[in-house]
Amino acid sequence: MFTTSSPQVIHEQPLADEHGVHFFPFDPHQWVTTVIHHQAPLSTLPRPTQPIIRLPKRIQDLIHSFGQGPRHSYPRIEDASTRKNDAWFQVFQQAVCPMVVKGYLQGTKLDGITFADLRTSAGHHVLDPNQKPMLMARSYGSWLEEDQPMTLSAYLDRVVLNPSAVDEIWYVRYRNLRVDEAFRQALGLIQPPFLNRDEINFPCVWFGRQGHFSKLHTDPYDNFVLCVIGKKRFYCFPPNEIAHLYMQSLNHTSFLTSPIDPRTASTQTFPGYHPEAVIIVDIEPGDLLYVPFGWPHFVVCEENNFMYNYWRSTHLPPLFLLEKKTS
Ligand SMILES: O=C(O)CCC(=O)C(=O)O
Repeated sequence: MFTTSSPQVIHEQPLADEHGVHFFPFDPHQWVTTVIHHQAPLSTLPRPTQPIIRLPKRIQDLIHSFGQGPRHSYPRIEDASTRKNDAWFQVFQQAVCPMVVKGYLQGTKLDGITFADLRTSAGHHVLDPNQKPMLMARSYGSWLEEDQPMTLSAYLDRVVLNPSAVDEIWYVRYRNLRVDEAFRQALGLIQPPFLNRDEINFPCVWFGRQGHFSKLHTDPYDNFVLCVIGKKRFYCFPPNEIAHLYMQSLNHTSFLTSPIDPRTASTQTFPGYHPEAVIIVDIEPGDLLYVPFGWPHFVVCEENNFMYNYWRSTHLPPLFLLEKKTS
């Protein structure tokens, strides 16, 4: 059995971008990008033959604080109105596991919105695939330079609402984008009041077609996801499974990626893998999902989908390191 008894510690090096903001290098699509660049099918990529043993220090701390016990469920709050809006942060901090607040957007201007509405309010705004959140986007290689900014209307026609556009490359290129303030306003994005402006990054938008997916990875920051249109499924794994998921760290950061697709992976291909450890988290329009730092997740668009998310600022400690309040 694989063991992490004496893992090698890697200290993450924060970088500063041109705005002086510190961040840890983060390229959620590095692995897929390589595939596209070399025009190779996923199955031909070399697979790690054993699970990762070089874990960044923060991930080790997370695993240590999580403990070894199994976990098979996650808290789900059925009625967002049961708590004052500003209390959510504390709730997440106490739980430090994926958590869904059902109907968080109920009663807001995003409640019940459709792609047709978005086309009317924001269709002329431009999605620029070069506007990924981190400077690591530079490492995408030459193919990205060929990508053209596209209006939201054109992207909806060409990808999201086009029954024959199943190619995941579109999603890889045009997901997880920062958009300017005028675009954010046109989309009507609401920043949850429990998130302080100076503690989070600007939101990213994700427009996916049914069947599009994001590979198994950890986020190096706490993540707050707001689902506006269509359903998504998050296949989450608790931190004590990280050592069994054949993960690799990007540039020694807490951004870990795994070749495991929880929909199909078996212990024959990945002997150390524990398929039973998966926690399935479904979200639908109106829901808020908290994905904690370091929790591996694989995400599938179960329906044509629009969501946006906020990552907690990189210069702040992840929630699991904050002192828990007792009240
Ligand atoms: O929705 C997706 O495709 C992936 C979302 C995700 O992995 C994230 O927000 O960290």
